[in-house]
Amino acid sequence: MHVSDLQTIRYSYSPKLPPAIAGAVNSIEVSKGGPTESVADQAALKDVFEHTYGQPVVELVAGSTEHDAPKRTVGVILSGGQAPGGHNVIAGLFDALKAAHPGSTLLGFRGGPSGLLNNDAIEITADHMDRYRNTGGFDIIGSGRTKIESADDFAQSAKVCRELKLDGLIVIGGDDSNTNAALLAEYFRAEGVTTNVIGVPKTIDGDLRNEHIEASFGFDTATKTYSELIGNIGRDAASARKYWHFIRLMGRSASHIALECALQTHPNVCIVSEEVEAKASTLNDVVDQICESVRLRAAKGMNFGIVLIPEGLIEFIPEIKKLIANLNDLLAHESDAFSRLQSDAERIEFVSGHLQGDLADTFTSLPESIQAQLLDDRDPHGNVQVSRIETEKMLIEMVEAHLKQDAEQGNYSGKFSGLAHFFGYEGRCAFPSNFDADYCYSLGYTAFLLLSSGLTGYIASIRNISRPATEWTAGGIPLTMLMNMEQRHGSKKPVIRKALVELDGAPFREFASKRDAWKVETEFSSPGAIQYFGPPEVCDQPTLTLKLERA
Ligand code: FBP
Repeated sequence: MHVSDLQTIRYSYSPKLPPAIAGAVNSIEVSKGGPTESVADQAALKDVFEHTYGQPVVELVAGSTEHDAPKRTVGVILSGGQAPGGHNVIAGLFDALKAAHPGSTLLGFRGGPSGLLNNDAIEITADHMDRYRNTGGFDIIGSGRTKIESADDFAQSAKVCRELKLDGLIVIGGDDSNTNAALLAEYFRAEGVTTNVIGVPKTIDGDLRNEHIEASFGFDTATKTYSELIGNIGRDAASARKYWHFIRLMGRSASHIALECALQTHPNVCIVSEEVEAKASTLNDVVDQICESVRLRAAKGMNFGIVLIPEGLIEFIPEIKKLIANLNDLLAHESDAFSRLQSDAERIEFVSGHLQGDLADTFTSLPESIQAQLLDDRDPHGNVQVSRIETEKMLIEMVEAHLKQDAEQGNYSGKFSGLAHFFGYEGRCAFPSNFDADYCYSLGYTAFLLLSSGLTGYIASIRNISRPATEWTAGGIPLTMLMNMEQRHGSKKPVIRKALVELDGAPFREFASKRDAWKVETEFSSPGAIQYFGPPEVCDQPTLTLKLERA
């Protein structure tokens, strides 16, 4: 790829590390806490993870004596959707591995977990690594969504790790990929494979977090990129005064991205899926909520506005959530018959014929385009691919119809012209912000230190990240601690529990305290482009979500 001027200058950025691990790499020690439990379903998970359940939380501390480290071979996989900073995770891993022993080797599995199954790896050399430092994207080795699932997959993974004599395998991924990492760690322990498996929390969605994982990487840069675009659209809307912009934002089930962007940009309406679910709101309630803002603003002569919609909204509307759960089971159980159907019309007819009562009514009440999108292939983890469901277009149509009725009843005399946008891919490969550049590098460095300390079945954790990097700490969280059992592909499976927006959490409460004013007035805020050079107030700030949560 062509190297831009910014990229050339970013190559020389030196990411910051938590002080405890910034010293001599071979003197770092591990401080261990007590045994841990999973977030739920402890008994079932103890059975699945016989060898790795309940390990302690660990913190990395600077030791006083340096010891000799062996030459190691470590493999790395980028898994799932792109998130800014992935290259810096690999850079941190590479630098720690080489600092511990310059003769060590880093192998990158190409194209995600399938690279491991196919033993498709390349050696990442110093020159190769240098071309990717502080850049966005996952193109250094590519990513993929293959799930390591069957007994054959596990046996093949073990075979490849043995053949390559891997001391460690780093899985950079979201909740599903880190679930895979936990299962691999358990399998390797059970089978006597000496490869330690460590996960790294990646996803722009921000839903892989808890008390110990304060943020997944990429959320910071992605939300700043979307907020820049939304801010620009807000300025355009306030200048032209003729469009309502409906902007759907990536994030899968969780509304963290939409909420952070709302806090940054002050839209007239931001739907939060978790609130929709808690209030058991119907699709019509959501439409009413938007129409209220349109009417109030029209009465003040403002026939323009901004609506933010989280991409997972449709899954949280109770009647549609129930429908999706039934569709998932139906498609899993009838997969052979379903896969033989050729057209959307045939698939819709097949499904309508198999659904009963209310479920059939809900399905048939949806526009045909949405019906077809709900029947699109699931991802390899059994999730509906919500990024393909064009809720923003559906909502524009429904708002239009609702306002027409309002106008007929004399309750509305404004003009409504809706424009649909979807922001997702635009933010996933941006140059990582300084925060993500530092955070990712620290995560990669930590991942190496965890595996070289003999740990397996852990996820790297950098803490205190709402503070400057000089106050960060580094450690590891046992993956089983983050897990529960969930229905997937028609049966109960161990998975890392997704963190959704908490309605009693500080970010949502802040939004809720402001939204009544934003609904009527034009208080759009334009945060502008990510700044890489300049004063820390504009270059090194974490997200508002993180600041509010950790205040
Ligand atoms: P991950 O969970 O793998 O990080 O994916 C994030 C995401 O960007 C979601 O926000 C989005 O729904 C999905 O990936 C889109 O998937 P794909 O890249 O396969 O189109």
